[in-house]
Amino acid sequence: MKKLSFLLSVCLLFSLSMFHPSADAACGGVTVIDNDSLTDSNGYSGSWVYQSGQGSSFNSDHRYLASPPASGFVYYGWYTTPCENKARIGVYIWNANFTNTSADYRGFNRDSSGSLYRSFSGVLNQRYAAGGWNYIGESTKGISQLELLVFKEHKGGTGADAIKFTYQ
Ligand SMILES: [Ca+2]
Repeated sequence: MKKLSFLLSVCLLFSLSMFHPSADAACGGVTVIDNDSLTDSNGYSGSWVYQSGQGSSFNSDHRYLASPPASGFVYYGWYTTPCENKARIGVYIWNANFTNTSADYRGFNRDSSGSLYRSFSGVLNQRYAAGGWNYIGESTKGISQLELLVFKEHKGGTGADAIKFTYQ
């Protein structure tokens, strides 16, 4: 829980900067954002349970949604500084309980005026995904946010672990 407490402090600082976003001309390289990140930020709706001591997971932890919501959808999100560069997108998952065959990922970015726009959508079959990093596609424009949506029609458990933007 110490990790979560620290995360709240980081989120507060980060949320302040999110309200005054600016396109970073120098952005690039590789950005990895874990679940419950200490350096970037996350958000979610629904009953995503924090599970630590997971030997196969990135940083030995992940979030787990045991079943889809009764109505509508829930999400888990990863957020970093706005970047106008396109990126290849990878997600790390490695747990037998992750069985959602249509995990629905959507990517977004904020432009220099702070407006949010969508730049990616991709689906991963978590049941048959490789253990470790899975490449799920490339954004059409800049990207700095990824959200994993789970709809009531989905089946099985869903995992949220680390994600990676490899900027072009
Ligand atoms: Ca993790």
